[in-house]
Amino acid sequence: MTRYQRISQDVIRKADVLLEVVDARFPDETRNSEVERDIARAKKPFIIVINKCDLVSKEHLEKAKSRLSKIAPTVFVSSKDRFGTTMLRHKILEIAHIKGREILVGSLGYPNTGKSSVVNAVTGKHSAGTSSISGHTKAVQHIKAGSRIKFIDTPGVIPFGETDEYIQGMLAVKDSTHLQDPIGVALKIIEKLCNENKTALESFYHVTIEGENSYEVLELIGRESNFLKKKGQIDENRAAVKIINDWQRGRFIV
Ligand SMILES: Nc1nc2c(ncn2[C@@H]2O[C@H](COP(=O)(O)OP(=O)(O)OP(=O)(O)O)[C@@H](O)[C@H]2O)c(=O)[nH]1
Ligand SMILES: [Mg+2]
Repeated sequence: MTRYQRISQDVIRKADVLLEVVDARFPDETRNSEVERDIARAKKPFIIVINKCDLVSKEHLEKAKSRLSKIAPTVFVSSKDRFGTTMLRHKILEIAHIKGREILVGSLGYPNTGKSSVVNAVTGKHSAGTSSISGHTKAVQHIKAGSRIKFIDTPGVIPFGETDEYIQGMLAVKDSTHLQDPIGVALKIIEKLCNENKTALESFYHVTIEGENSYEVLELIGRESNFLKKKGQIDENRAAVKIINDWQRGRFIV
């Protein structure tokens, strides 16, 4: 068991309510089946928080909600815009069934989904440190949110054996400087955006995509960004790193 998994199990044991924070851009991929299994075993109430909902369209959100609400109560949140925080607070009070004492709420999930940001958005303070680089929260931190709720912010947990670098890059578990194959990761991001919101990609990079494959799109973006090597060839690596950074920093709506 890794240190993070131990921390997560400990939080599940202590908390009255658990939040599983997922990234609205890929709610299914950022669900953690191990964490959900541990929560179910402990018979604790839990809420799926679909965070970063400012980065996805309404249709995308509604589809995610109809799938995920079969598993647990689901709340949309944009920590950035402080949207959905009152709803989340109500939901916590409603499912906790605890009167007369403080409710302990554990915030769990993949690295970089916004666990700390959700806690800050609900409390209205910047008590929990946040960063676009994943792995920012290193240890458990208790944060009071009014007289009834206390949050436990945790470091991100990824399932044991989750080694696919493409997933790690897409989910911002690893930033561009730690990826062995940034071009491969950028191609996956391009593929996802071409399928889900090609216009966002086109307008952000000022390119027109008409049936090109992902590699050709990467080249188009490299050329348009003027990322050229000595002999005028396109510097695909530089283009890939830019795309990964833009994606991880939430510059596209999907
Ligand atoms: N656009 C957008 N960005 C968000 C939102 N919530 C968090 N972020 C950004 O996502 C990044 C990660 O946020 P954190 O709150 O540090 O995420 P975390 O899950 O606590 O990350 P670790 O502690 O590293 O596991 C930061 O750059 C945040 O600004 C949101 O609702 N919308
Ligand atoms: Mg954090």
